[in-house]
Amino acid sequence: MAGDHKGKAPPQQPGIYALATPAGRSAVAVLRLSGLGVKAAVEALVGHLPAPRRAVLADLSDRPGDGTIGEVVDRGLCLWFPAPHSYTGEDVAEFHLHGGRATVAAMTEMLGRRGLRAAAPGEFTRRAFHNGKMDLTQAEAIADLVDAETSGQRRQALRQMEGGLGAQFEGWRQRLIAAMALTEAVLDFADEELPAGVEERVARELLLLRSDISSFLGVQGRGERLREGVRVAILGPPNAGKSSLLNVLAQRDAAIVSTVAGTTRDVIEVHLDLGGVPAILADTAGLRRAADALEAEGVRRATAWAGGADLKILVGAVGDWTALYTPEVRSVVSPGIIVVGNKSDLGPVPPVWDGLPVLPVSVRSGEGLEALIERLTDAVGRLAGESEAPQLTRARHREGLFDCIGAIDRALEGGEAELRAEELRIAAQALGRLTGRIDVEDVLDALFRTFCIGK
Ligand SMILES: Nc1nc2c(ncn2[C@@H]2O[C@H](COP(=O)(O)OP(=O)(O)O)[C@@H](O)[C@H]2O)c(=O)[nH]1
Ligand SMILES: [Mg+2]
Repeated sequence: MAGDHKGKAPPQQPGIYALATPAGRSAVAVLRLSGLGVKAAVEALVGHLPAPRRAVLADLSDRPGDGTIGEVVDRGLCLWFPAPHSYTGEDVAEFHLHGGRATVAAMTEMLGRRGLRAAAPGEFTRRAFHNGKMDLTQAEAIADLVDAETSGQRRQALRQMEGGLGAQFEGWRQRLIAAMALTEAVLDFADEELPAGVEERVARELLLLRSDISSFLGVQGRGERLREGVRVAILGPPNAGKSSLLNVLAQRDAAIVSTVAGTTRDVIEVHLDLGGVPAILADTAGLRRAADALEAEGVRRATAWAGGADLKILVGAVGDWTALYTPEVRSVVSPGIIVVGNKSDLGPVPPVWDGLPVLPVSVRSGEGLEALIERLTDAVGRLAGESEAPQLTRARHREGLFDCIGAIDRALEGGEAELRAEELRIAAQALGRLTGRIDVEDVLDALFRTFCIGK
């Protein structure tokens, strides 16, 4: 359990090693070691134990302990991080080798002979978590940082790694535990004189806590969108230029463009970086009354994707403006939709459609594209913009908070003090699972499986 060993050196687990750099040929390969046998391996390979946290350059060769010295495998750097002042909290060492396959293979073979084994994905971070080096939200942030593709994602992961989100959850949990203690006091001292108004005080505090958590949930969704990407649907009648628009925005030919109406059947997704925010842009089948079953399926998929989208772009085209006035098109319109009048090279674009301003664009000439990208970046930023305050970044966090609120509500409904105390315990557990303070093995398995080996 996290935090069990804070202060004293934790017992070390069997030694593991892994490349911290990608496998294959490279200038430098970093081999990371943790756990039992690491100290002996460093002494054997370097010839002595280096000063902690200082890089030493050494001829690396095995010294089996019988006085002999094996062949030099590489001349590389070694860093020694004795427990508990290391990433995992165990004895850790790093070898910076020349990044050849044979070099790395010779090193790992030597380590294998010394009883170390290859690490499983996320095993280093898992040990760090178990040794109280970080809470679960911070471990999640490390996974997110490794996966971050845009600047916004990177900064959000970095902030979460600093522990703000975990501290927020833990603060609420402490308040719940205090309320639980008071409720239990009512139980224990039922026959005696209790200070007046204890139950009222607990109820007041619970209402306050409930409103803090729900207002936190209310402004959320942004952090998750920033982590996972804002979903943007390109919608409109056939032949309006939806696929062409996706292609220019993606700067590649992801979707087939054709004068034949109904060419796009499946939803095609491309990933974009809009001002640091990741966006998943989807091209969809043209919305009209379908001519056949295949097209009908395309329209169904388009409408379904639109239903789950965070943002919609409706594309109409000069010369075929009436195609926008169909029940199929109207059914996908919702507040915040961006209306684009494409093919402005062919003629004037109507300034409004259904009371909404129309952005004139020509995918062919490039007119209006910059303004559209600006509009999109702005809208996406409002949906998933960064914030200095801690943010929920995973569905797991949101679900945990809902569980917590549900239990608080049940406690507030009144009834036996015993039952109320039990609900508060459930509420506190829901928060404890978020930071990893209690039984989280299943959460751990799911999280660390997504790590790369060597992290
Ligand atoms: N004149 C003109 N033609 C365009 C423009 N954008 C797309 N097209 C053409 O319109 C046709 C339909 O385009 P496509 O992207 O397949 O439309 P979709 O059915 O909405 O996906 C193709 O022949 C495109 O070359 C534009 O801005 N101006
Ligand atoms: Mg198309």
